[in-house]
Amino acid sequence: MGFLSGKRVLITGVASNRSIAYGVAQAMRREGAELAFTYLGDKLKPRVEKFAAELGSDIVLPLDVSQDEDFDNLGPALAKHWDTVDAAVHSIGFAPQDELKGSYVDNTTRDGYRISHDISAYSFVALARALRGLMHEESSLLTLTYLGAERALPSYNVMGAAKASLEASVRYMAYDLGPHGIRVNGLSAGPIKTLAAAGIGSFRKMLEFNARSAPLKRNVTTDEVGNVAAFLCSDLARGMTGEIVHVDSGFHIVG
Ligand code: 0WD
Repeated sequence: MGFLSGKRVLITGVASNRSIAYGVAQAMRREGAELAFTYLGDKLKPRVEKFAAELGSDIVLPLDVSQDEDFDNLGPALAKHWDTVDAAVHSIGFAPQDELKGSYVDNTTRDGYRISHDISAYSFVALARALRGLMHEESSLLTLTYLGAERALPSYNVMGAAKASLEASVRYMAYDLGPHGIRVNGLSAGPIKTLAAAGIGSFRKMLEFNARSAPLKRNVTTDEVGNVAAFLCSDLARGMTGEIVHVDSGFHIVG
């Protein structure tokens, strides 16, 4: 029996089998969780349905986090299948590609700043609110973040500001929801080659640099991130909230 046995987990952000959310879903399924998924746009629906079926789920719901209406519909749609939700994983990030290269000062626009914060940070607190009625006193929320929130890293630019906002949001949400027994944490993953990452200028160089510099001398995999995500959403982590846990081969400790 796995350590998530009997738990119901909503997973957002599966775009391909390379997505971090896919690794998270696989690890959680292996540990016995029942899963539900969201997808962005009708084009991705069949693909997410296929991944869901492979992982024993037929709950696949639309969620474009730029649409308030989608958030309004999410809770009632999920409630048709489940009466409670034990955990939700927020694995969503976006910034216009032009902003993810060159100079932060020169390339950051008002629109780019707004969109990156809206899609990558605001969406987490909006997700919490959408699921509020289904969460109970041992539920938890998890988001995916990156070291660019804490340090200035080449090309990450406005996404760094958005991730810093997301991490602050983790703490405020943990503070607010803690009295209701709901835990909120962030997982700061090392660089992994996914669709979203492909948009970041000089990503390949970043992967090589991380592998060379990290104490473990390699990059992490979506399986490794998935395992820690599964732990954080399980009762094994019931004493942890408001935390940002790094899964990055130790890169963040190197000066
Ligand atoms: O190196 C990496 N890949 C790292 C990623 C290191 C550390 C953290 N992360 C974070 C990302 O910033 C993101 O928050 O992990 C999360 C997941 O990223 P990923 O697995 O690298 O990315 P990907 O497989 O591309 O999934 C991100 C998904 C989108 O995929 P597309 O292909 O459409 O960009 O975020 C979703 C979408 O599925 N997404 C949205 N979902 C709902 N509404 C929206 C939206 N408006 N926009 C993007």
